[in-house]
Amino acid sequence: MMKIDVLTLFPEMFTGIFGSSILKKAREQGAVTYNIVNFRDYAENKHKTVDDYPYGGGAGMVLKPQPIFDAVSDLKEKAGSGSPRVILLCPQGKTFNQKMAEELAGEEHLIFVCGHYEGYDERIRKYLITDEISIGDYVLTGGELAAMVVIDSVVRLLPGVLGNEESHRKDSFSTGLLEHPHYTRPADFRGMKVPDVLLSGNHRLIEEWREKESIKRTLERRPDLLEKIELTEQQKKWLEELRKEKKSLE
Ligand code: 4GN
Repeated sequence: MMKIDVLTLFPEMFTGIFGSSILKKAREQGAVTYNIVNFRDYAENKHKTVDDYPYGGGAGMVLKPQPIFDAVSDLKEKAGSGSPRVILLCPQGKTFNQKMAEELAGEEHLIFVCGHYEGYDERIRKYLITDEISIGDYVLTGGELAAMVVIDSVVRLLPGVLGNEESHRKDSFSTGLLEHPHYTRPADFRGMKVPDVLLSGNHRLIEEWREKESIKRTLERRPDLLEKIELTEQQKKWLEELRKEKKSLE
């Protein structure tokens, strides 16, 4: 069972997401435990302060090392012998992707550190954190939303959580291609029709259509992804056809 600890000054931000949907089911199934810790509880001074003015001056506040070091120590002690990944969410981190989610899904114990204010004391990064992760090139008011994104993407990969193991093998970013279009009933919704091939019952043709649509969509929207993956000979042929079609329309 994976253990997830989250250090935050705003624990209530996590109650909704850990209490809903797949993340809740994952816990009920015994695939994961969530432990939300307010690191203000570890502040030693009587005003329970977790931040302070920056050395050298300047605007904003900096998160002090002591409460975060002590909270992480405590969580490591409670967990016993293992060596958890201690993850800091920050814009300077490595940009998160599906491969990193898969790698984290193989760990026993993850500790997420979510900061607010202007920054973290550098000694937190240097001596406590094992991984700095960014969910993209934008700034948030705190690390909490970024931690939720990472946790969601990791937990859904844990064995048994999605139920349908096939659904993540076929995910975009696992195949390296974007997903094909999906349709459900009715076959004709106010004149907008489902492609005939999907109603044909011919599974070979349907698979072929889906694979072509994946390639088409990836070529249109994320051509960069096509550079990164190994295509089958058949896929290369389709890609050539699609590129020619595209050219002839220009
Ligand atoms: C993470 C944290 C963006 C990300 C954050 C991100 C909070 N913003 N792109 N903001 O993953 C300095 C100290 C900014 C807290 C941190």
